[in-house]
Amino acid sequence: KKQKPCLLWYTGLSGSGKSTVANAVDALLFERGHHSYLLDGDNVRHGLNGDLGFTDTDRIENIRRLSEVAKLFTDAGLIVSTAFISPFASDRQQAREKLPEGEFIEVFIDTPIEICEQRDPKGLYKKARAGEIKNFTGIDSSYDVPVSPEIHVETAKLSIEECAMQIVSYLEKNGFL
Ligand code: GGZ
Repeated sequence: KKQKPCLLWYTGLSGSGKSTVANAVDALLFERGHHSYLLDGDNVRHGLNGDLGFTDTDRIENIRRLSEVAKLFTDAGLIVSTAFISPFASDRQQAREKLPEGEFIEVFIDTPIEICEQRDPKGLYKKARAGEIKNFTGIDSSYDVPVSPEIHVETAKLSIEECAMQIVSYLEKNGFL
């Protein structure tokens, strides 16, 4: 099926819904016969980046490596998604500059921290508040809010399906699908 490769760069807090929305988008792409690949903590942080933790230096290296891998996959013709917090604007900018103009699509999964903390699917916010986890994004490690993301998704206002459709519609409108 005809497609133009691109990189959907999801960014947002822990518990914001990055992986959930990215998986829903990938499912829609698959249904439509497209070839896509999703990089996330599950397949990158245990393997390729298994040596990295959550200090600023390690996060920067995490993002650097996975942006190189994502670029290789777009070179192979795939619609690639990365679902990492990627808290620092400078790292997201560097990833953007690795790709041809227009192919890097920043998707801001904008979920208020209060809601992420209510969801707390892995109990990590609770641990961070208790001081059991250090350098936790939004608590004692910073998150640079994207200034002009290509796509702005508000998971607190829309269903997962609506969020996913918002992204697929962007891809259609911009000639990637
Ligand atoms: C933030 C942490 C931390 C700290 C473990 N800070 O909700 P999750 O569990 O599944 O997503 C979070 C994930 C963040 O990894 P990333 O590779 O996306 O981060 S970054 O882009 O900043 O490199 C969370 C878990 O790992 N986690 N410790 N201290 N999130």
